[in-house]
Amino acid sequence: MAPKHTLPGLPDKGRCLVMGVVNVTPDSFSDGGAWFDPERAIEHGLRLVAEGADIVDVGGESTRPGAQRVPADEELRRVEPVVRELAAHGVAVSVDTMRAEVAERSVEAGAVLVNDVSGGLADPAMARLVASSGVAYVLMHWRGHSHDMQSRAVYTDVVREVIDELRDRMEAMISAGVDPDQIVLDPGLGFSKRPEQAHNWALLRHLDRFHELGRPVLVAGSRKRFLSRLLSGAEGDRPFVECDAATAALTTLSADRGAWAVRVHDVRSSADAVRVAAAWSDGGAGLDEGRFPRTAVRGGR
Ligand code: PMM
Repeated sequence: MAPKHTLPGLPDKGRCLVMGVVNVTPDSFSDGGAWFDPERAIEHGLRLVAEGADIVDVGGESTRPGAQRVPADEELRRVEPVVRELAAHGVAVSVDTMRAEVAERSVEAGAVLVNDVSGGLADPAMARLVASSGVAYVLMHWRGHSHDMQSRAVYTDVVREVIDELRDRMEAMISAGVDPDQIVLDPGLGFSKRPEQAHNWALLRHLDRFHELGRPVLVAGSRKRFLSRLLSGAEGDRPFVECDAATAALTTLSADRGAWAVRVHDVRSSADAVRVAAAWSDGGAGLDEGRFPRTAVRGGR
């Protein structure tokens, strides 16, 4: 069973948390740039909270396989106003960035979590920033930038190697002054993991082994290629936006296996799923402890 963890500045709901995604990018593979305009991104973030998101993850740089980097000033221009406005509304905001400068400005604007898909490898200044700011930090398994990351998906034992590489990165961050209590780990589904070699499914099947690292685990499989491949038919891979029922199934299983949080595009279905998983595992005891809001139910049985 996963140990309980409380992260600085983040809610503790006694269940798996739901992180809703707001990609302020013109080219995200999973939502096709729908929230590129800051006003629409803010509206979307608030809608995700109304649908049950506990955290909203704001990103300004696409990390889809093959993507090229955007300049730092452009990334900042995209994310800063969105982070600021959502934080002003009391939302627990995460910033999805590999750059210390973007992380720093976002924390100043109110972000309470830095979500770094490079695990501190893309920017040597990241560790110092995380240490000095004291914010929670998602350290994801990463082997290189998106333009050629799939060529690095070479493993003898994917679960063992991902765990070992995460441990190394965690130790490097701690040596640079980061408090272990700030750290969340993420196996990095889809990043240097090949859908045709079942790397992602092997990591999910052995999710419990990540608890040996002693830190909370984030699972981010929403609308990824390995799901669209699993659901493929005569027409080819299932379109990403039609993978939300599968994502909710992944959420239920991840929550049941002790994930601290899931990162998803369709929040409503995963918000329902984490509540089902929690009620299932405690036999509904959370209802009496007020873990779920009590609303009048009319006409039900
Ligand atoms: N995947 C994407 C972006 N950010 N952050 C974390 N921690 N883990 C992930 O697997 C992850 C991430 C992929 O991009 P998308 O938002 O367009 O799906």
